[in-house]
Formats: sequence, structure tokens, C-alpha cells
Amino acid sequence: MKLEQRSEEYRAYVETYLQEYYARFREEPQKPLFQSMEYSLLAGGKRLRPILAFEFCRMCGADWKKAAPFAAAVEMIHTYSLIHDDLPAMDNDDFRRGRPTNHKVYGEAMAILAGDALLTDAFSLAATAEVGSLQDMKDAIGILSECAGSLGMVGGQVLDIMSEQRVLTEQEVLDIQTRKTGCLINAACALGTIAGGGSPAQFDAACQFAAGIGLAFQIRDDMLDVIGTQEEMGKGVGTDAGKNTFVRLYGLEKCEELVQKYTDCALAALQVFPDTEYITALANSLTQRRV
Ligand code: GRG
Repeated sequence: MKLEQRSEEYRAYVETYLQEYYARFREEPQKPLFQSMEYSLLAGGKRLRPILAFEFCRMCGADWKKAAPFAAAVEMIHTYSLIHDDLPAMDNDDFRRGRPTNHKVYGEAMAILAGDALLTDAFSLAATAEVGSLQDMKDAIGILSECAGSLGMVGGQVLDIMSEQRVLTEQEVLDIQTRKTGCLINAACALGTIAGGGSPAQFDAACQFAAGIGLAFQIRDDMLDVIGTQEEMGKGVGTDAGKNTFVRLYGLEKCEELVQKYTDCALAALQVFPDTEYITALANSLTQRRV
């Protein structure tokens, strides 16, 4: 199947799934909360993390739709992180995914609560996945919370804030970005493999792939803050100037090489999967992404 065709199928499926999940709460009285959540959740975005969850499930030989609760949960956690990251107390950004940020529309209190609710609801939704055993579900929930929490994404954000006033070493930047960006990508690939009933070797391969693709994705993200435009990105650019980015560490040219190097490393880990045509095309397309 062609790259764009399958990506679009995955994207459309997770969007409908998320829409339907929240549609059942329409009659609840706390309407502004749901409006604020849906505003950010259904605002487009590449849906990379759900796509990875679906594809790893499919690569394990299962029906990819089995990964839907996990795919949607990871996207909800990703969306919460974007809402909170845009707040005045964090990056204080005005635009995200081509529209005003959540707090600009709904106010800071509602944006904080929308993020809190997305994070919490994500676990409730993930727990509905049909997996092979109770142990698989325990593993999945453990991975999701560890990747999102104090050791993972939130931990990375804190390390980032702590280091604002000094120039970091290469190892420190790698550690922070692995937590901030890599961990949730890891959760998507790992949970997709669990949903697909993958073998331990396939699980390890998915995690190795995620480590490489997470770094490649973040390096490209840092490059786009320099070479991208606000129209393409749907958010402010040039906002990372003076920050501890990969561009500051290596310069643009070396970053371009590293994006390809980490992508190649990621793909080399996938030999235990019989059909890697789509994921190879996807990973390579991300090296050139403009959004
Ligand atoms: C817990 C507040 C809080 C933050 C955690 C993830 C994060 C740290 C902050 C979000 C902002 C940011 C630059 C994160 C790095 C990861 C990244 C590149 C996010 C953007 O992901 P895309 O490109 O976004 O997949 P779309 O809009 O396509 O979903």
C-alpha cells in the first residue's frame, strides 16, 4: 500500500475514534471542559504516534484496529503535553496546529484542566484495549505511565527547564530529548506491539526503532524551528533561539546527516518483522518533513 494512502487511513480512523469517544459525554454539564479538550484533540496534527501504534500492531500480524485504544490514548497524552507546554508558565505560545493555543481561546484554568483530563482519560481508554493477557495490560499501562510521567516526558520537561540558563553537553541534550520526545514515541511503538501480540524480540525491536526515530524526529523538529515557516508549521518558528537544541549543538548541516543516521539505525532494528515496506517509507519521509 502507498505511504500516503495508509497514513490517511490510520489518521482518519484515530480521529473518528477520538471523536466518538468524547461524543458520549455531550450531555455532561461540564461542557466547556469538553469543548476545550476537543478543540486541541481534533485540531489536526500529523497523528504520528497513533500511526506508529497501528503499524506496529499490523507488522505483528494482527488486525491494526486492535491498537485503537492505545493509539488514541497516546495521542491524548501528546495533546495534553502540547496544551500545557503552550501555557504562559511554560513556553507561552500563541499558535499551535494552525490555530490559537488552547489557553488563548478557553483561558488558562480551562486549558490546564483540559490537559489534566486528557491525561487521565487516556488511561481509562487504554485500559479498554483487548490484549492477550492481564499481564500484557499491566505491561502496557506501566509503559504508558512511565513514558509520560516523572521518568519520561514530564521528567524531560523539568530537566529542560532546569537547564535554561546554561549550555548543555551533547549527552545532556540527548537525555532530555529522549525523555521529552522519545518516550511517548516509544510508548506508541511498544503498545502497538503489545496490541498485536508481538514476540519479545519484536517488542525489543520496536523499542530500538523508537529510540532512533525519536531522536531523528526531534533533531528535524529543531531544524524546522530554523528553516520552517509559521504557515507550514502552524505555530511560531524561531522560538528556540538561544535554547539547548540540536541545531545549537551540531549546526544545520550535521543535523541533516544525523536525522538520516538515526533513521537508518531505527530501520536496521526491524529485521524481525516480515513486512517493513510502509514503516521504511514513513521513516524516510519524516527526514524531509516540513511540518
Ligand atoms: C508535560 C508540559 C509537558 C511537556 C512535556 C512534549 C513536551 C514536553 C512538550 C511539547 C512541546 C515540544 C516541542 C515537544 C517536543 C516533541 C514534539 C516535537 C512535539 C510536536 O509533535 P508533533 O510534530 O506535533 O508530532 P503534531 O501537532 O503533528 O501532533
